[in-house]
Amino acid sequence: MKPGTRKICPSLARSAPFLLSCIILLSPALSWAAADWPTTDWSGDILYFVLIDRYADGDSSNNRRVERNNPGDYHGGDLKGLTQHLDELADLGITALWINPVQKQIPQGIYASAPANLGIGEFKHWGFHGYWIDDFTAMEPRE
Ligand SMILES: [Ca+2]
Repeated sequence: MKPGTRKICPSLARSAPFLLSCIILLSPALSWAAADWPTTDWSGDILYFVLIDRYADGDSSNNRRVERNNPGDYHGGDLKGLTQHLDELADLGITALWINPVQKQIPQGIYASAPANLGIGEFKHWGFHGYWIDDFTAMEPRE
């Protein structure tokens, strides 16, 4: 953890709204926005990064165009699936989560190619990772 990094949530929570409030500012350039936030020492925490779409599918009703055979497509994981497993994560000793962005993603996929030795060939890559944000004010409906 870089000096000056701030933790907003004090510990692993048990609800989705609290989970969403767990923001980690890893960029010192962004820390100006948190000037009044309490600084917490992360050195004793066990941080676990979760790519929500790949973690656990807790709500099949939000599985729009899920294609688990495509490495670049959505696989159906969501915040409900993550919250259903919080006790297991806590049992592993994890005390803080870092989740991918949950804002609405661009609606189109982009073609990508895998290395030839993987035998996958060309596939369509979508914003399942959360980093192709289309609207910073809206939540991705798949989450
Ligand atoms: Ca789902």
